[in-house]
Amino acid sequence: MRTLNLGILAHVDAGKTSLTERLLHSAGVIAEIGSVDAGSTQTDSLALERQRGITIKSAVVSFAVGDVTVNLIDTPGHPDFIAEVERVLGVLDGTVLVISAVEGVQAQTRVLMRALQRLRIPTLIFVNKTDRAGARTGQVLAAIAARLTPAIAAMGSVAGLGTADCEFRPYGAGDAAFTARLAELLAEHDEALLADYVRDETGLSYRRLSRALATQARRGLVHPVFFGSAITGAGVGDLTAGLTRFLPAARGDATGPPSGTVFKVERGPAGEKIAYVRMFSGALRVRDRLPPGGDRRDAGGRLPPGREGERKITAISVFERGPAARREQVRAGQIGKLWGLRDVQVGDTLGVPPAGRPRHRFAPPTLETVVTPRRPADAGALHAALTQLAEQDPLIGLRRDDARGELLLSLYGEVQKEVIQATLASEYGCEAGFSASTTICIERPTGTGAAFEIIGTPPNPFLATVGLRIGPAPAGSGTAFRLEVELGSMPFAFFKAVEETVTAALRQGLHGWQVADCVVTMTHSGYWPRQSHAHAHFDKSMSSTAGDFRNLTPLVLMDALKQAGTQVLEPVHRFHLEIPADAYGPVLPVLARLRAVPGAPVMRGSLCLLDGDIPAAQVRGLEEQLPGLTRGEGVLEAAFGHYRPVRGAVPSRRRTDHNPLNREEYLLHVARRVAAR
Ligand SMILES: Nc1nc2c(ncn2[C@@H]2O[C@H](COP(=O)(O)OP(=O)(O)OP(=O)(O)O)[C@@H](O)[C@H]2O)c(=O)[nH]1
Ligand SMILES: [Mg+2]
Repeated sequence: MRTLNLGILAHVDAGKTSLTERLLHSAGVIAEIGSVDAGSTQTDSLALERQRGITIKSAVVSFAVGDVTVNLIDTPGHPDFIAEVERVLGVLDGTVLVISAVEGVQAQTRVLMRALQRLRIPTLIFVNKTDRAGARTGQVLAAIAARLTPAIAAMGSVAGLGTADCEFRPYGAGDAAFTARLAELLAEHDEALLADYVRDETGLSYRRLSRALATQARRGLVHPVFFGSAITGAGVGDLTAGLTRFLPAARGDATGPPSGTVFKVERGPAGEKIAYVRMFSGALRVRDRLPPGGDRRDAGGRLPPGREGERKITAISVFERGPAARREQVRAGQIGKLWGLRDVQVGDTLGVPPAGRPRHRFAPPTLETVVTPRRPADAGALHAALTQLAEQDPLIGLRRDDARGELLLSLYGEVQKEVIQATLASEYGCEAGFSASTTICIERPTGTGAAFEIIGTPPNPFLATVGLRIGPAPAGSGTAFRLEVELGSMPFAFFKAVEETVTAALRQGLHGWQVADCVVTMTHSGYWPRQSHAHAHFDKSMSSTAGDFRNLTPLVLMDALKQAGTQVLEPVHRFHLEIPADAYGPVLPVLARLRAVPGAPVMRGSLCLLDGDIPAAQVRGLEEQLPGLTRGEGVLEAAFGHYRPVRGAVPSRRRTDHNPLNREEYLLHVARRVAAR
């Protein structure tokens, strides 16, 4: 029995959930087709999803195609929930990218396709909604080729386009234009085929082309395109057959060491944690104890006190043709739900890390809001609730301003904000107010800076030697920590303490923003060993501890960063506008006021198309003004593009820690913390 872990990805409202429902029905898993609009689908099962008619969380369902178990993961299409998609990408064998035949390729479709291509995930394209008035196939195909990838092959045509009677008509051996297209496309990645094609353009057999298409599609080199309708069912049979023909089944050695990735965490009816794991090799069984989660070990490799026993699997259910069923084990290739792992988090590796699976990261959230409880007495409950939500969603970045007793939450957008607010109220009984969202900038070092403090040498009050150098790295590369000192020169726990503290301290640079795209190098290290003289007791005043390294590192790092200097950058979205041609005049000054930089307009009949950049902070302003400027006809797509230096006054972000940029204040805080113990 083979398994295919299949993602359904698309822009919002393209019809992913409706298609999922249709696939389940045609596979015989459900007797009646649910509807998104009636709130009765299998995968939009959360109350909020049913009310709003949008998908918020990814959901797994399973069905069989021949001897293949397809585990389908329905994902949200709204850009505010891109974090859900990010996690799912790491566990897929293949995807169906859905595009609406009416709305066509959207900014979000491009964001998704870029990620799929980077990760080389084999992808079929399904052009949905061919039953709707305004559906276009030729134009959508041209847009796919121009904006997503030229490596596509339309697998058929549509009869009755734009009507409820539309039908998908697959091409076959007799369609000369189809076979010519296949030959041309497939020859690009197949030398033998190319040689035969050059020798005789029409001489390649259909069987050979068909086989080459399957091989190349399974390797993610070409993308078969199907057409149809999730509502009428047109084309869904051909798509289903295409899943097993053009996408590769899961590979993985069931006898190897256990290796799996947790891509979703939810809470059961009794509040218990349920982890969704995709296994890459080996198997996990009920009563297995997992080694501690690496990322939550302290510098000495220990789990926080009292949590050591929390990683025993108490129950497993596995997706196999329908809902997950109780099993004794989950094996390589399968997706299972695990109970009992109380400290598990999304993104955790269970067992050994899966080999050769690169990660894709979408742009981080660019908005931030202050959350305050409506009733001051709820402050503790609010913090606990948001912490729990953040566990299920690592991209809910939660910061706590101890001085003001406020919580700051990073966000992708306003819809996500509304969803979090509604979830807090309905699931946690916690009414909270959210401030207007502000933009999250980043800081990049502009030069190189270095600093060190030597043990036993004033003004260093800590029993540790730490030297750090910080310098810029290419845009988008994140932060890296390197050693220029011998690893054997100190206990490993001390290095780990420095590295962890550097990562934490970089969250707030000179202006309070995350420091990005930099390399931090440890240039000096030193410690005083534990007292070992005869009769001498362990003397904290003479022996270094990891705490000394944790306390000293922020001071040294900020000294180095001050020397390096930083530049503040703001997030900028790439936008695509379609407006009536006569609205171009009125729209242009509004764009200028919003600090947008449009490119040259392209006139297409009565339409004007404009591409350009706009600061993330202004996207909402443009969304609000567009209907008034375009008689409600303007269409705006925007997605994160890049960061650019802030012009004019540099914005500072409120710090949530005790500021290591101010040595006196910081040392006072450390002293108070030590005294409080
Ligand atoms: N006419 C027509 N309507 C469709 C089709 N597929 C989906 N819809 C409608 O389009 C809307 C969105 O469908 P969904 O299935 O929720 O789309 P989705 O891609 O799952 O949306 P998100 O998960 O929120 O991104 C609903 O009103 C559906 O009834 C189709 O093939 N034809
Ligand atoms: Mg959906």
